[in-house]
Amino acid sequence: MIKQSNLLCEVKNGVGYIKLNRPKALNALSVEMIEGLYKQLLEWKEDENVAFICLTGEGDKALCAGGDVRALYDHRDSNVEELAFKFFYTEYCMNLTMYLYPKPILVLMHGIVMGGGVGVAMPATHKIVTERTKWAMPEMNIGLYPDVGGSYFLSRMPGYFGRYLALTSRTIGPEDVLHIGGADYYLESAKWEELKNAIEEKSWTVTSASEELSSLLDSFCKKSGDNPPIAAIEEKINKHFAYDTMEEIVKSLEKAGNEGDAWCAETAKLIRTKSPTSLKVTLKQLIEGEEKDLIDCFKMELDMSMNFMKCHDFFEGVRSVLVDKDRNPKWNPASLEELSKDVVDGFFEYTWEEGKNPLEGFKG
Ligand code: QUE
Repeated sequence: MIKQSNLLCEVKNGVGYIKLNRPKALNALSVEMIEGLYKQLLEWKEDENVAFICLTGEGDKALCAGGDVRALYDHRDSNVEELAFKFFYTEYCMNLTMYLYPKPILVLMHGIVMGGGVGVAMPATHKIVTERTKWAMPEMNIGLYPDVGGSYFLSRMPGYFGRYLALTSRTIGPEDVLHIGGADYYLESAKWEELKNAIEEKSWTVTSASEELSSLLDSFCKKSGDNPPIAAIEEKINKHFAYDTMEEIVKSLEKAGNEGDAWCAETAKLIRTKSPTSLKVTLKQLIEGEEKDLIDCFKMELDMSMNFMKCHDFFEGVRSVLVDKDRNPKWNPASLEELSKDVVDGFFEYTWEEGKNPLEGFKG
């Protein structure tokens, strides 16, 4: 059993409980937490006394607000690539292990579920949102791109929801998360205690856990939300975000905005505040991700993440959001028009010392 203060693990009646326990940082994942989570998942994979995993976050504010990008910022002038490799490689191994896990994973997506938090929620087989769920892939705000499997799950969402959520970094609530396929169940958080007790009182076995968990959740939860706000803008999203260049997407939104569509005008304006580099790299990432399998998506992301560690906009973005908090980043280049295709393509090529991507041949 993994023992560390920021990750609480225990087995009870056939259930492996993992609680992210760093509430002061909204349970953002440190390298240490990622390593612990990865090791615990591997240990319980083969353990006959664990029928399924139950993942939650300490406190009522967040399941998990992301990865510890602040630590990468603090290492910007020393060996950031060494830390970045350890961080991203271990995180993606952990994410992939969850996707390929032979046992059910239940996740309670209460409060903030963003970036790296979405990364640990998305692969779960039984995903529960509550009235307090705040979901986002917010990486455009910090000059990064939507990693932790975003290439895979964003590019597979209905229509162009994935592109919309990635490129605007907008936050959505529980009904919308259900609508885009980011969760399976809705539960009022006041009823979690009762559900948890029901889980704890049962004796779970490896062979029947999946079915029995589904029927228990069916008896406690709703499976869709009433009136997801995102459904009302679905047609607009699928019209304007269908283009394969950022310039076309923004121009299409601006044109509709000039013709009187306030939502389009606002959305175009919002996108214009994001890092041009992040926007163009992300659009290419989501187009490429459509055609790649799960492991190839994570391999591409590992290359991309290492390249972002050499990118001005990432450090400037973290500075503006998490360090100085002025929310006034100076992107370089400052406009979409100044950014060439060659520079964008360069983010997808990384030269590994060993000659091949370390996720090559990943088996879980
Ligand atoms: C965009 C992001 C992140 C973010 C804010 C953004 C992100 C992230 C954090 C975060 C939050 C709280 C913490 C922490 C990090 O905030 O990825 O260490 O305590 O991890 O606008 O992508």
